[in-house]
Amino acid sequence: MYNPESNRLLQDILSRSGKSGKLDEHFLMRLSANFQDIFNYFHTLYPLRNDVWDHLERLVNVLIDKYLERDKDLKLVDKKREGDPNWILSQELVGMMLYVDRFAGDLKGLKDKLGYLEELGVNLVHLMPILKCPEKNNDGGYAVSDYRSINPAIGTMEEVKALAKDFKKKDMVLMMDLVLNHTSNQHEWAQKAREGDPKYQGYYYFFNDRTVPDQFEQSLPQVFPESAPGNFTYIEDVNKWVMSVFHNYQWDLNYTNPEVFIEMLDIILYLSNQGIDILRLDALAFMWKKVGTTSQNLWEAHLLIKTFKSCVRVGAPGTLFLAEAIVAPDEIIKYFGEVQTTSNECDLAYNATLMTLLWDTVATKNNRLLWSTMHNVPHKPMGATWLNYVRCHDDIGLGYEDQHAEWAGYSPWHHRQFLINFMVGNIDWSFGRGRKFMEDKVKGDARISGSLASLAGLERALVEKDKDAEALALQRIVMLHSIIVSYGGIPMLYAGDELARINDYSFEEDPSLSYDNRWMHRPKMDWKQADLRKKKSTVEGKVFTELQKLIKIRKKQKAFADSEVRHLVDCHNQHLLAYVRGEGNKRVFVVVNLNDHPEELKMDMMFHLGFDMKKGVKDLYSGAELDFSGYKYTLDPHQFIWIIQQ
Ligand code: OTU
Repeated sequence: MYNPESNRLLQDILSRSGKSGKLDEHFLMRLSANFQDIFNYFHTLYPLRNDVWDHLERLVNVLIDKYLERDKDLKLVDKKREGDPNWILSQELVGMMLYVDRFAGDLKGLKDKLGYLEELGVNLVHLMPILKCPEKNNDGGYAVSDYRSINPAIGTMEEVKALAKDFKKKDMVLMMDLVLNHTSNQHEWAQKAREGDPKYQGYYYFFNDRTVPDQFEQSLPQVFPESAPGNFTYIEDVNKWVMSVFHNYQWDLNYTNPEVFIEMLDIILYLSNQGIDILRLDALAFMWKKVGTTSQNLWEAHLLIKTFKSCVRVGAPGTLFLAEAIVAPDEIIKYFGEVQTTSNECDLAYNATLMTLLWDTVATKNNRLLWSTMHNVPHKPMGATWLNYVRCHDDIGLGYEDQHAEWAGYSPWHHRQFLINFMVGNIDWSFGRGRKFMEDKVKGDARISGSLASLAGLERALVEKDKDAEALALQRIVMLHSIIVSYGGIPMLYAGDELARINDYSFEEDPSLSYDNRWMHRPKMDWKQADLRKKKSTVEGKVFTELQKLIKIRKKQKAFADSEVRHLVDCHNQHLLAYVRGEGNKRVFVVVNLNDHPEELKMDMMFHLGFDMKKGVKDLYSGAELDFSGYKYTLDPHQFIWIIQQ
């Protein structure tokens, strides 16, 4: 809606900037289209500040300056993506997340290894934190000390820029992290705050004594209660307390200060100007704090993201946001924003719900919790998409809703206990070889660390030299990937999983890592081991080849695009997970046997879905015609079929 007040302000700001002559019509149109939202959001976020208009003026000037610095080529990408906003829903996208140093040594090394990613079919790469951070105490790079430099051990910003250009030529998508909730205590702002500069103390949450921190602690949960208890750190130099929700060396930025917002906006646009396609917004649920709340998922945090999004739509519309909100299913969805046609917060979000439920199916071999949850989480807006994953660099939190567990017929607390014990191998028949992460002994709660292959039973099978268990574990690993490839959304593989890497316990020997067992599932790439992928008889060869095949088929199958519908199907067998993707005779009926025993799919189901059984049906994955002659089809343990009409 047209608002004369914001319009007049924008005109004044533009004329004072003296730069409107240099700006093209695309930018000016986007600015005027988005300015009213920015104006409203800003006013709502900072209602009590009488300098709010000065800050808004600075914000517009940042948009202008950063746009003038933006390369021509990137402006063309912006235009292309504006014309095809659903490009992100394509089935042709397949991602992998990796640590540059652990995967390839450095950025130069990574360039040489792009062929490996292409061989697998990966065309979207998430570079795990690459910005400058202290050598130690960096939380795997999630404690940034300079947002405009690359960690020198990995390379330079010029190299990132060149890499982004190479990616564009190859039609590949580049993603990197943006840690907006906190900085390292070694960041220049933190250093100045520590020296007593009030301006920079105002960039963080500094307190003179424990009064407010104690109030916060009443309701603030702890993220790392074992290795970083408490949410505040005492800073001796200034005799003050600073908020540090994650580790004590990660200081929370204070977004109630509009200067912090503008600094971060400048950084976002700077990084986007290097050619980064997707920014992964780390821990964004934590960005606004309020006494008396958990300080997670607050509406102000959503408003901050909406403001960033509107600004990026003006200055770098081709750049997308990925929400890293590993929160309750009903909360995750809100990070897409509320708009039905296009998202007005993040374009992508981690499907943490599906990830957790996949591990539930591994432990229970049934679909009950997945079914009761997936039927009750709201739909995402059109135009937004999920990032589907089985494992990542973090722990697994059992973040499903208690109510959904009850509907699935479980006692929520006992079921969580079962899952934890199953995944860490505390039950004698369990094949999981994870470890508890951040155990809360009082509540009996824990998150889980461990690599995909170890959690899926490969480690135990290899140690016990049990060939049958090994074959089953490999089939389970492929089955889990088959789901993220076909479910709808972008599958995001975790580097090492394509070779079925088991846990790496070497972190225990390194005192700078040993306090954090997430390092057990962050192995260094072993390129000799990777060579084994060429031998079909090896563990590596089997998994790599199957994943390669899954990816190849996905890319050709329009029904797997996230623009296509998905219906979960009840096959009257709790061991089968089934869904239809797409419509009409182009659709694919996916059936997954979650059990380690054979399971039957009844032919009735096929009639029910309208398949013409006289013409016959085929499994897109194996290429075989499916034999329903006994009025049923029997799936092998952990077999999955992608059924299409002949
Ligand atoms: C993220 O994760 C990163 O993925 C972690 O690697 C970082 O340590 C952390 O932020 C701090 O930067 O606590 O255990 O509920 O789970 O944002 C992982 C959300 C984390 C949090 C998530 C966070």
